Amino acid sequence: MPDADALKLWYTQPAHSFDEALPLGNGRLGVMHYGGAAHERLGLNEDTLWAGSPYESVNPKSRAGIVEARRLIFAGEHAKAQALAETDIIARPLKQMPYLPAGDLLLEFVGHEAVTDYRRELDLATAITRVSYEKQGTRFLREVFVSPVDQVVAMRLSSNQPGAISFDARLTSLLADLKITAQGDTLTLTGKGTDAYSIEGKLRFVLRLRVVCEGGTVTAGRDSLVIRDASSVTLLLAMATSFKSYDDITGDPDAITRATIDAAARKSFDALRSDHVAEHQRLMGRVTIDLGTTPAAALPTDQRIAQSAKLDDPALAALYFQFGRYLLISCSRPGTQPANLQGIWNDLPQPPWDSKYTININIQMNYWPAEATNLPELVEPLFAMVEDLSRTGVATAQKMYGARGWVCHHNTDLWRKTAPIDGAFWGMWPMGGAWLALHLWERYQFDSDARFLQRAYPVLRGASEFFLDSMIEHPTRGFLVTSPSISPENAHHPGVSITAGPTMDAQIIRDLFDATISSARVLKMDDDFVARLSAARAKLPPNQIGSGGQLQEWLEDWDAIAPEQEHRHISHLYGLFPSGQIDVRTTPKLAEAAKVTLNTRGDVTTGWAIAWRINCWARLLDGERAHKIFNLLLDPSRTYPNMLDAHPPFQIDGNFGGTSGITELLLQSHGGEVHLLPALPRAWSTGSVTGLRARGGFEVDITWRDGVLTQAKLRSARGGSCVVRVGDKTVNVTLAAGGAVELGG
Ligand code: FUC
Repeated sequence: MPDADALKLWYTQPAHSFDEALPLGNGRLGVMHYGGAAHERLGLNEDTLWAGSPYESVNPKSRAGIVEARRLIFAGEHAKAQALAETDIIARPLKQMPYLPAGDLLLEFVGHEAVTDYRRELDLATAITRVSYEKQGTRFLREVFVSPVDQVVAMRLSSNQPGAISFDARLTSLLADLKITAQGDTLTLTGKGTDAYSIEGKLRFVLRLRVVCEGGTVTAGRDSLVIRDASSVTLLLAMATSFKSYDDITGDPDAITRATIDAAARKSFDALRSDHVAEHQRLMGRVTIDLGTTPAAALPTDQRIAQSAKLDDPALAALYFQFGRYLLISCSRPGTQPANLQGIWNDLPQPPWDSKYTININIQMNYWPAEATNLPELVEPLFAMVEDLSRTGVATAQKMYGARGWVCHHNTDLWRKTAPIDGAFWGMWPMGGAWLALHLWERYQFDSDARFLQRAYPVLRGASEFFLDSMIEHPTRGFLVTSPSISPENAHHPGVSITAGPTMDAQIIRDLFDATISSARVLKMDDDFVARLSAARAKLPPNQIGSGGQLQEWLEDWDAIAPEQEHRHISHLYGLFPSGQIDVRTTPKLAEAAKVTLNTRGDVTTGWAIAWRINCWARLLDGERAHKIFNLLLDPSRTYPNMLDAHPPFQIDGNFGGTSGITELLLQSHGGEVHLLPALPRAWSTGSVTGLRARGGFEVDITWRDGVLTQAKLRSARGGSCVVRVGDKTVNVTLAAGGAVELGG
C-alpha cells in the first residue's frame, strides 16, 4: 500500500526557477512557492487579471471575405484563399489579450543563507506546501496554502525557539501604475493591467498583505513590513481585480481585499487551515489509486522524474495521476475562470501563447479528466465560459457568416472574443465553441440528470444552428461542409491549411447534432429543428479511409503528401478520443485506419500531443503502447521538476491529458459499456483504483492482481443499467437508486 508520502512532491533544495516551484491555488488565486531559506518567494496570480479591456475584434471585411474564400477553395486556389483570409477575415487586432502575473511576495531572512537539513514539499492530500530547515540548531518551518473557503493565501512561519523569526516582507509587480503603501501591519500594492495589441489595459487590481505576529514586532517600512523577533507569524494575502464579467469592469478590488482580509484575520490560523483542508479533501479524497510501489518511490520527486526512463516506478504514474486531479482542484472551481493554458500559474507579462484559452485541443484537454476522476463540479467555470461565448459568439456568427446561432474559432480570452485570430493558417477554424459545447453533453452522459439539459440545450442548439446556416454544399461531392476551415494547425500542402470540410469538423458536427437531437428528445421539444438537424447530419462527409490505409484527415486523400507527417495535432482522431465515433468493436476498420495514422504521426512529440496519443492508444486497447508513450510524457523534456507539463515551455494541458490517459487505461465507458481494465499495462500489474466515474451515472472501484481483475464494485446514485465488460466477457447490471453491486474476478 502507498505510504503517507505517496501523495507528496518533495525536494532537498529550494526552487531556483518557475519550473521547480510548487503550485498552490483555490481556483481563483494562484501561488508558486519557491521556498528559499534566505530569499523566500511566492509568485502570485489572480485569475481575472488580464491585459486589455472589453473590445471588438471582428474584421469588417469578413462577410465578403468568407464568400470569396469559399469560391477560391472550391476552385482549388487554396493558397489564394488563405492569403485573402489573412487580410479580409482574420480579426483585428490579430491577437487576443494575455493573462497577466499579479506580482510576488518576497521575504528576506538575513543570515539564513547557510542552512542544513532542508526539505520542501507539496502534499496533494492537504494542498499545503511546507519548507523546513535548521540554522545553527534552530528549526524553522513555513507552511502555505490558498484557502477556497476564506479566499486568502495563508502562510505560517514558526520555529522551535521563541523570538527566532525576523524578516522583511515586500510586494512587487511587473504591471502598470503601481503604488505600494505600508501602514501598521498591512502592505498594499495597487496597479493596473497592461495594454496589449493596441487595446488599453483598464483592469485595476489590489494585493493586500496583513501580518499577525506572536511575540516580536511588526512595523511599516517605506514600502515593506519589518518583522523582528517573533515566535510565529501568520501572513494573510488577499487579491482582487475590478473584473465583474466580460463586459463589466466596475468591481472594487480595494473594498473586496479589505473585507476578505478582515474576515480571515478574525479566524485563527488553525481554523483557516482545517477549513481549507476539509474543503480540499472533500474533492481530492473521492479517488484513490495504487499502481504498485518500488524503492524508487523513496527518492525526491525531481530525481524520480530525472531518472524516469530508467526506474521501475509505477508509483510515479499514480502520483502524476493525482497531481492532475490536484491541479484541477487548484485552478478551476465554481465561480472562477476556467483553467487556461497555464492553469492559473503565470509569472510573465507576455506569456507563451498569452496563457489564454486555445480551444482547438488545449482547454478541452484540461477538462478531460474532470468527469471520470470524480471532479464534475470543477467543470462549472468551463460551462460558464461556454455560456458567455454563446452570447458573444452570436454577433460574430452574424457579422462574419450572416448566420444565426453562435460561433467561436480557435481561441478566446477573458473578454470572450470569438473571431479568428493569429493568422489564417492557425485561426481559420469555426469549431472551437462547438467542441467546448459538447462538454455540457458529456456532463449529461456521466450523470444522466435530465434537469441539466435545460441548461445545456440553448447552448447546444445555438451551436448547431450556426452550422445549419453556415455549412455549404460541396460542388462535386455533394456533402454539407464547413468552409473556410482547417484541420487544426496542419498543412495539407506546404504552408497551406485552409480547406473545406476537414474530417474533424464533420466529426464534431456529427456529435453536436446528435447531442442536440437527443437533448431535444429528452426535453420533448423543438421537433422541426430536430428534423432539420437529422437531414443535415445525413449529408455530412463520412470518416474516410485513404490509399495508405489511414484515416483521412481531409476530404481529399492528401495525407501522404502533407508536408509534416509527424505533426503534433491528430485532429481527425477526435473521432477516436475524446469522441467514441471510432471504436475497435463498433467500427473496427476505422479503428485500424486510426492506428495507421497514429503510427505515421509517431509517438515522439510535445507534452499535450503525447497525452492525446496515450488516450488514443488506450481506446485502441493497446496498454503497452500507451504506457511506452506515457513514459515519454514523464521524461524531463516534457515534465519539469515540479511535475508541470512542458510543451515546452510550461503548458498545463499535458498534465490533464496524462491523468485522463491513465484513467482510460483502467476504465472506459463510451459506446454503452463500462469496460473494466480495458488496457492495463504490464508495468501496473497489481493495483487498485476507487471512486472513478463511468457514463450512465456509475461510480466504480477496481482491484487487480498479476494483470487480472480480482474485484469490482459499481455504485449508482440515481439508479440505472449498463453492460459491464472485462476482456471478452460482458454482464448486464441493473442498480436501484443508491444501489451497489460487487463483481468478482
Ligand atoms: C495549439 C498548439 C500549439 C500550442 C498552442 C497553445 O495551437 O498547436 O502547439 O499548444 O495551442
